[in-house]
Amino acid sequence: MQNIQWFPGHMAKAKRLISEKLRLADLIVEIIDARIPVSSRNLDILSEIKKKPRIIVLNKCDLADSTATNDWALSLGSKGDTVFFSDCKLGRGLDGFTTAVRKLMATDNKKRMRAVVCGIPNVGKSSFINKMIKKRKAKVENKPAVTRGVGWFRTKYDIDFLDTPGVLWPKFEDPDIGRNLAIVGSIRHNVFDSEMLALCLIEILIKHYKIPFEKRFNVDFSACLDASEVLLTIGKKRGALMSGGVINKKRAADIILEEFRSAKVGRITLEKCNNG
Ligand SMILES: Nc1nc2c(ncn2[C@@H]2O[C@H](COP(=O)(O)OP(=O)(O)OP(=O)(O)O)[C@@H](O)[C@H]2O)c(=O)[nH]1
Ligand SMILES: [Mg+2]
Repeated sequence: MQNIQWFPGHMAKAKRLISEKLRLADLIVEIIDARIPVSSRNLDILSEIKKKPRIIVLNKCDLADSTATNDWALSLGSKGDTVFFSDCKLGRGLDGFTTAVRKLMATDNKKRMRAVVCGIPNVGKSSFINKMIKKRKAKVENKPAVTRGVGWFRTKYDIDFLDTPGVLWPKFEDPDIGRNLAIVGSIRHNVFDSEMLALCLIEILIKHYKIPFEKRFNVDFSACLDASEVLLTIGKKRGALMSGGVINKKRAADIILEEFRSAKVGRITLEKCNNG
């Protein structure tokens, strides 16, 4: 597995910007991806983060396995963190957020608070803010690195939110982290080879989600020897062919990745909680 060094200029700038703003913050809202709660937690690289009260939002839970999300919420909560799980596309799961902030900060309604919203690229930080302010003011797109600068958003409650650009690890010591970030789409496509990603994803799906996976592609994968054969079977089934009838593995890989990312294969969590 390739060990990648991926810390483009805008990430270094983002880290600097966030570090500066953190000094002004009363609390941190850490948005993580419910499908990869381990790989999407990276904020402790910013030493300032550790000193602030924090609320963790397990986002995209509409795409994740609900049992696994509950396990994660319990596990994170048992370590003393305040945890929400949400679908920031539809705005589900955020009721009670402002009350939780006040409880965490032990304040009455008088003091205006500043919350910095942080997380990896494409995890839903701007979507979260739009739901909290009930307007579509923060720019949202389904690709990493949409938000480049920082900006404050005022709510009608006593909390202001700072939108920030996504930051990733400067280096993925653990290649599985880079791989999982790429599978969910938090790293640009061209950093990893999509065929390799699809083969890793197939292994996870066969191990933990065989029934919905087979159902989606209407294939019994029991006859397949390995992930490569599953990839070829899917390519054939979906007509991903090149001239001469050769299966286009890159196209087959892209189909699997897209159908996983949009939850067409089902609600899937790639990283399970040990307590679960
Ligand atoms: N299904 C689903 N999609 C979501 C959710 N939250 C955000 N999205 C989608 O994820 C994509 C990225 O959302 P953004 O809010 O732009 O993410 P971001 O963290 O601000 O991304 P950057 O600014 O690029 O770091 C968009 O297509 C959103 O519609 C969610 O809870 N569920
Ligand atoms: Mg954004």
